[in-house]
Amino acid sequence: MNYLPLAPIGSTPLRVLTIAGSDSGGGAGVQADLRTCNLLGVHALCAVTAVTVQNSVGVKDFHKVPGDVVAAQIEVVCDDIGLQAAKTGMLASSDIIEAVAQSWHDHGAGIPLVVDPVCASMHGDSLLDHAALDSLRAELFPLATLVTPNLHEVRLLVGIDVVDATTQADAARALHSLGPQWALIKGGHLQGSASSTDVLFDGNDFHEFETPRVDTGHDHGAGDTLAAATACALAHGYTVPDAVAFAKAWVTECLRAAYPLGHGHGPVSAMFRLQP
Ligand code: PXL
Repeated sequence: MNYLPLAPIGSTPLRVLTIAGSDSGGGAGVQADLRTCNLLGVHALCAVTAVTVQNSVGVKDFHKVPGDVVAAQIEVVCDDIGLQAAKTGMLASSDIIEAVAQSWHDHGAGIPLVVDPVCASMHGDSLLDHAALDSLRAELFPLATLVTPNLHEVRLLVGIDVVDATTQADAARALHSLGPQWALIKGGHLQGSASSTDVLFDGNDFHEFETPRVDTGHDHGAGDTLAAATACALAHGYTVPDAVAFAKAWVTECLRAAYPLGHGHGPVSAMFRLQP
């Protein structure tokens, strides 16, 4: 695959802001986003929304950061440093979603925003209050350049059970009608196929992205990595379809390089980029 252009040593790279939760196990969330940005040559800014108490087996607990503190983190980096794209991950509560939406109204005009609507961990532990689904749909989706749910999140957000290409397209239409410029329905959890197909829709045209399915039990952080890599490509001025194609190829390489960790699920990894 082709990687993103690198800034010359000593010059300021492009900046991507991640608005997401911390994973103490280092696999997903802010940690995955920072790694993705680093290995793609982009400087990561971060507004932490929650601190999870988590290892490879599951999320034991989490503590939310107050919405005004999340907003303050966004404001200070926008005012001083500036950014070319942003992504959201775990937002945990309506309070935080509303604060992020308000900050984005105040500081984000014209900047691409990727919303990964994280609802639960891969172990099924909830990472978002149920009442917050309404805030996501009403407050944040209309501000998003792109929303990137997996099939579990699609069911919660638009009430469609995706079982085949037809229902995947229906879900893309339903999600797009909630206001984002583009909707991406990730098909990675659709069983029974040797490939993984994501469907992207902008209200007019459908784009399909098909990659070989990588058989690994270690895919913690895959969704975060896809959204972060998409934001990095958007920061470079890629179109949304080109950014998604880039990110899908990147996450496929990261799945191939995933490794076991602890007693549960290991993370996807971009460390292949560090090999000589
Ligand atoms: O992969 C989704 C995700 C995002 N953010 C945090 C997480 C997880 C999954 O466990 O813990 C903090």
